[in-house]
Amino acid sequence: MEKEFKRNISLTGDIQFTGLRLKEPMHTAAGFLGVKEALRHGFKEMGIVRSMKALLEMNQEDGFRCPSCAWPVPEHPSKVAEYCENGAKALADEATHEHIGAEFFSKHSVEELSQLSDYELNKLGRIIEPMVLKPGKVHYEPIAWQEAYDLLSDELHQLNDPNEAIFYTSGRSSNEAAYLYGMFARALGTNNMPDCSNMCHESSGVALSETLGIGKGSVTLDDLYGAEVILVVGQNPGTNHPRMLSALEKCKKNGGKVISINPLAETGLVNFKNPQNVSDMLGSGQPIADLHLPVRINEDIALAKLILKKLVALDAKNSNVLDHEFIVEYVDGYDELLKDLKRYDYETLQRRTGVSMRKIDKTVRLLAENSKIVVCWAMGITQHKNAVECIQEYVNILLLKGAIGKPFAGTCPVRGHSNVQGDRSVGIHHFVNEGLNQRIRKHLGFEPPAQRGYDVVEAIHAMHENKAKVFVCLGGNFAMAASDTAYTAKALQNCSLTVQISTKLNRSHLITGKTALLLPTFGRSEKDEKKGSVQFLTMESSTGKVRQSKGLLKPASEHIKSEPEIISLMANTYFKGKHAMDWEALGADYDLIRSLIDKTVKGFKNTSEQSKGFGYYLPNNVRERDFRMLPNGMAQLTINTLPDHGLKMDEFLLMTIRSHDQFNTTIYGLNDRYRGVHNERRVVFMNQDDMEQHQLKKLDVVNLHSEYDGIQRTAEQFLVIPYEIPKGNMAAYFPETNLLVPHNHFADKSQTPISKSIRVTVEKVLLPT
Ligand SMILES: Nc1nc2c(c(=O)[nH]1)N[C@H]1C(S)=C(S)[C@@H](COP(=O)(O)OP(=O)(O)OC[C@H]3O[C@@H](n4cnc5c(=O)[nH]c(N)nc54)[C@H](O)[C@@H]3O)O[C@H]1N2
Ligand SMILES: Nc1nc2c(c(=O)[nH]1)N[C@H]1C(S)=C(S)[C@@H](COP(=O)(O)OP(=O)(O)OC[C@H]3O[C@@H](n4cnc5c(=O)[nH]c(N)nc54)[C@H](O)[C@@H]3O)O[C@H]1N2
Ligand SMILES: [Mo]
Repeated sequence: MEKEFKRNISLTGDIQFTGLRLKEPMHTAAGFLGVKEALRHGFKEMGIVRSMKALLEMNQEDGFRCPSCAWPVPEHPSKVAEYCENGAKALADEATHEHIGAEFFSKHSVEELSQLSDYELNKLGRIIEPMVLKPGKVHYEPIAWQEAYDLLSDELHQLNDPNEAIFYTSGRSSNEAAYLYGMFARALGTNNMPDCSNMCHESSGVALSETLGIGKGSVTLDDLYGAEVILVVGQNPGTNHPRMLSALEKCKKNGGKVISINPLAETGLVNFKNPQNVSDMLGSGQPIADLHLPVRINEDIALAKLILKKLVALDAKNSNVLDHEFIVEYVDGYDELLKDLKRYDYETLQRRTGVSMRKIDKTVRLLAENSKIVVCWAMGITQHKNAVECIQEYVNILLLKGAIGKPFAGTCPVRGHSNVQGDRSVGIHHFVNEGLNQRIRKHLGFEPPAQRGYDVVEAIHAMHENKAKVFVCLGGNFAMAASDTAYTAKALQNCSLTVQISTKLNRSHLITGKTALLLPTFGRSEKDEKKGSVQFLTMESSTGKVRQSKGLLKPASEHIKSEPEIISLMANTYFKGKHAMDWEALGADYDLIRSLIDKTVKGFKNTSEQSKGFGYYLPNNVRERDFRMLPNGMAQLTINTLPDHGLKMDEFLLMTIRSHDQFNTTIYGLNDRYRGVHNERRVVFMNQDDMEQHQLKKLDVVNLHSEYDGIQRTAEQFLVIPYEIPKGNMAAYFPETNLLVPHNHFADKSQTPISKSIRVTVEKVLLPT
């Protein structure tokens, strides 16, 4: 029998150090340096004229939405710079002059390319024509678009069951593309729609749906401006949502206080120079956080419980601390919560948090004296085994304070990808929404599947067990973003076909099924012209506002296509032009897609018109204090328990975080300027005492091991950096550390991998000199 051909693909690229230079961590974010950095990236990658033209249109009324994070754009955007350093980097990265096509792939095999680091792969540039990697081959070859659609269609027709196909979505696509994609999967007969949310804010969606009846946040930008207290929990806005700092600054100018809850004192929160404000730029900047609580990793429940206990005790003395009117009218579970809080004592809770009682008391005082409170959060609390509970414990604080459904108060899960929230709204989800299904039957004329589909964790499992054979990705870098790199890679390699609709090369194009398709698409900044008319797309921000986005740059190549067009032609080919939906027409005129979205997705209305200008807010029951969809028609307080990681003597909790020079798995550069790390990513941040205890010195080389269920996983070669981080905690960058995250350990209820609390040990290694 013929031996099965296996490509020899490296999962990490060559592991080598790139020449670390350490400086002091920075105290001030953005300012001149931020703008200078932004422009430097833009000019180098895209050329001066193209950079300026594009930057001036980014986030403006008739321009395109920034392809970086999902932070909302103010109603009256600054003409100077309604973008941030990292938005400009994202744009430069997308609009780069570097291109790769048939000639490049004929020279470089996938095996050879896999030796490059993720940083080097991204630097290669935009993919400019469709390519195929045939069974047994190690070189991608060009393929005509129609042939590519035929190949996918044939594979899909050969499946025994539509549930053997999986459709992954990363959050950078548009509402229009995501809608068509989701409907194609359903028309085919599957709800297998894992998406990047599963690794990101799924825990927020679950936590908020259970307690408040909607899986999204409730605040608008104006609410942040007028809040009295904002808690920023488990989030690094200086790097990941820099424009949020302008909103926090505005809140402070209006007299509000900002409290950061984070194991690290992240730079933007300490001090911020607003690049849109000249006096700010010349001065020393604004301190943003009034208080920083350096909570130990995954001890947020202990901290929030302590705060709750203290608020309840103060209220017993002086009954206007909690909002009793609100609680009586809208909230379920008050007596049970109070009873449960009695089980805990102050000292045990405080010891677990690692935060001083003095700081906790200051926080409690601010929360007691004010009622316009907003809690913002991101990955620091969504990626733990008890993530849903962590979020719900903070919701408990808001509910007791009546800080829900009124101006200047509420929930603010700060979304990651620029349209991850919109993708979800328009139907990218693995669960069944009966309301949506009914409207699909009525308006689209086909029967959607009634069976729940796979999320990310389940999709990997299914591929691993050969239960799924065709894996299609609308953007993203599944192989590197998902946990347990080796396990995920094996899952992908089991597929008969993997399809990537992408802008730039990444490792998911190299770790493939037996056959692989690489379908290059437009970036957000590129002009999408169909039959002489310029098309626009729509996106939903973190605060639930839908706005237009219209690209203006010349596309990277005439051989690439827009996402809606690619998806519509995939579907049209599969259905051979015979389906209740006119796929071809939809891909050619996005107004038609929007009118279907309006008909079938709750809350969307006259989107082609309403999304113009400053856009429109989708309805939000929490803003109306409408909790009819919840048990007893009330918002729900929850009883949450303290986690037990069962750490052995020599084990640490590791959080895998982002550097300042990356967007998820896309590595723009090797610096993490704010944390003082230059020209190196293979570093691990450790507490000085822990280092001494483990006989480790600065810049020692260590391997990191994690052990779960008797299986040891290893990420090799990291340089130890002493850092202000709580004892017993460590931090290192993702995706390099995804090798350590076990595929079968994830958050209860949301199944989000435990990327922020991995049990690890360190092993010192002596490299041959
Ligand atoms: N420039 C840039 N922008 C981005 C991204 C990017 O990679 N680069 N990614 C986008 C995406 S998809 C997302 S989801 C967001 C991510 O935005 P963030 O959530 O800010 O990203 P992380 O780097 O994962 O940072 C997590 C933060 O949580 C803290 N933390 C970790 N564990 C705990 C804990 O147990 N408790 C508390 N209280 N804090 C903890 C860490 O110290 C860190 O500051 O950013 C989006 N924006
Ligand atoms: N250990 C660890 N793992 C994590 C996380 C963590 O904090 N720690 N964070 C998780 C989170 S929050 C997220 S959101 C996921 C991210 O998971 P993904 O969304 O899958 O990953 P990205 O790195 O954002 O995807 C980048 C790729 O998207 C493609 N791309 C860029 N722009 C476009 C576009 O406009 N259209 C199309 N079609 N393709 C485009 C490019 O080819 C690029 O290489 O990772 C998760 N993984
Ligand atoms: Mo994310």
